[in-house]
Amino acid sequence: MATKTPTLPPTPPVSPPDTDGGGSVVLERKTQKVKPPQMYQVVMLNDDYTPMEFVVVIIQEFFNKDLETATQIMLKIHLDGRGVCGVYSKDIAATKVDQVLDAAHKAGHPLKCVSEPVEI
Ligand code: TYC
Repeated sequence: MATKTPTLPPTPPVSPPDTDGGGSVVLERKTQKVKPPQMYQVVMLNDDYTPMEFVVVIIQEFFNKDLETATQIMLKIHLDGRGVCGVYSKDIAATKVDQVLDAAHKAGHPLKCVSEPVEI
């Protein structure tokens, strides 16, 4: 009795992964869009009680400004109601706010400041 050796069905031609089967290389352009991180500004608010000198010292100490710049920022806050003391990454801005509020509280002043995303 003749036995038939089992054979596998023919396999379809397989293209290498980086070709379209026609011999040409297909290049897929994936534009990588990396956005810079959102930055946060620390905004100090005016009040009627915190001494001007204290605000100037705080701005010099926590925002690394010289006396003249700190005085200009303080006067802007006094006149406009608010002013930007510095721009930082989210975590650093939050730390600055905590430091300012802590120092103001310890000195018995109602000085307030907030951090907010910088608008583009
Ligand atoms: N307005 C305050 C005063 O006349 C001074 C002041 C300036 C207070 C800036 C807060 O963020 C401030 N003594």
